[in-house]
Amino acid sequence: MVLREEVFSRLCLEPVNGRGSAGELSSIDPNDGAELARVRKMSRAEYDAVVVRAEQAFRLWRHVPAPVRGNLVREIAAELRACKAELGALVTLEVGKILAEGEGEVQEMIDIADFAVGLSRQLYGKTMHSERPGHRMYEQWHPLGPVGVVSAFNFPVAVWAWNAMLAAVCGDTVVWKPSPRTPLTAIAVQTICERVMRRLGHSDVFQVVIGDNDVVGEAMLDDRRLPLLSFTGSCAVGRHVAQRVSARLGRSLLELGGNNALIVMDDADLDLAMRAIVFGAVGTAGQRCTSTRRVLLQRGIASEMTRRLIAAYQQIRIGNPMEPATLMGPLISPQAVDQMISGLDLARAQGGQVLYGGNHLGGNFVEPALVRAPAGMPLLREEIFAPILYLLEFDHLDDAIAQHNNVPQGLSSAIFTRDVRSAETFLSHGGSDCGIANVNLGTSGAEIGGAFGGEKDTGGGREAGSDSWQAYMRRQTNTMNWSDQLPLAQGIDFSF
Ligand code: UN1
Repeated sequence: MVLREEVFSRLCLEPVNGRGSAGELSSIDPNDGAELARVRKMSRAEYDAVVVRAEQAFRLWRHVPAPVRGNLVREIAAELRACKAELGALVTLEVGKILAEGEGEVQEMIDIADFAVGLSRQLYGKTMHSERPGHRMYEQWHPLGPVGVVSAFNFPVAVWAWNAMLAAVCGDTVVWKPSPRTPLTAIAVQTICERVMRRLGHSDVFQVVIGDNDVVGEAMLDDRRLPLLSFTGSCAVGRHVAQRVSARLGRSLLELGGNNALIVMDDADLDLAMRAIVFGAVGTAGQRCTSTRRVLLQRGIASEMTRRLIAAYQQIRIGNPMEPATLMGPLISPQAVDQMISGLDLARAQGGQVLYGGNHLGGNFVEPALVRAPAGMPLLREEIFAPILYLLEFDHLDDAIAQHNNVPQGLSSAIFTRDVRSAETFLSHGGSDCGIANVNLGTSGAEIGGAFGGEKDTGGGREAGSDSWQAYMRRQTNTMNWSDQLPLAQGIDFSF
């Protein structure tokens, strides 16, 4: 088992020492409630100083050729490879996800860094044919400015990396506000970034601001020096973020709540479906935005799948996430436990039947719950950030798709079927209304190569792969006249 002290010393972190104060926030181990460390919160003035440095650094960084900027990201990826086990263990300590998932998160950082390095030579613009003789049109992508990144507790480092690695090769500097629950992982990542920046002679490309949401967070929303704000969190807070940022005509990139469903058709490979559902619903203790929250079972396999799911849930090893055999660690906090328990009470009151689990096991530990839910149960429309899985039944695919889409959120979705017609119907414009739609794999665990994000109340943002990098740059359309005439577009004659 990995020792706290060892992880701390390898990542250059100081353990707890002395008494806390109102000006500090505590990092708490969700496994046993122990304080891991205390971190001083930034004042408004300190935040301002960080943004001034981010602006100054931007003025230099944007002139560094993009492939050279890629070199900084390459070096960060090398450092992450070297400390994958330690940083992964720190994610486990601070968030409570199991070691395999903590390391998986660091791997996700490495993957997006590798992607960004390649991208640094591929920030392509288009060329267009001008309607005027002797004219050429094209577009270029320029660096945007300092980018604000506000990340959530559940992916305390990977989501920063999706944003920061792309922003850096795009020529932007990054001001990162991590979740107040996960300051240590942020400090560890910043320590790595500082080492690399110093070595390569660049400063303040990456910075961290740690503080209260209502001081630092709110300041970022109104800060015109941050032309783009990337926010990951709940739909409710996301709505507030979008309004405030758009009031100053800034751009926001939103990754908000999910309420992801998985459809299992009668003809599905049930073994595959089972494994995908259990990982999707129980993995990360149901605290991913991509977690599977609803399973829609076609009538012919519904009772068999329900039976198999109950049997699988009985085998989930719940406990200390640092133990390699554990499959499900604690929830993040006592409040998260309360939300799960009261959510289950509400589900019962609305006609849901708890088929398995849902008991509080002490501390932040709970049993994952399976709930048979009547179609149209109001609670089905809400995201509860906990391992509650609703089971629903249907007769025809049309009905399943209607139920599937009948939620405010639109992040991730999946269907299990061997039938190409069912699969293509699900992926067609009349099918899943989500940003991510999968066939024969689960709703969570997306690769970084695709654009990640969702529709409706999920906020419409796209991060990570494909052409998501464009959000971090400004597009400029250029028309070059190399003739000796000045013809006007649209054929307008303005001779005088
Ligand atoms: C999140 O839960 O905020 O697709 C991100 C996944 C991970 C990312 C989840 N790659 O489940």
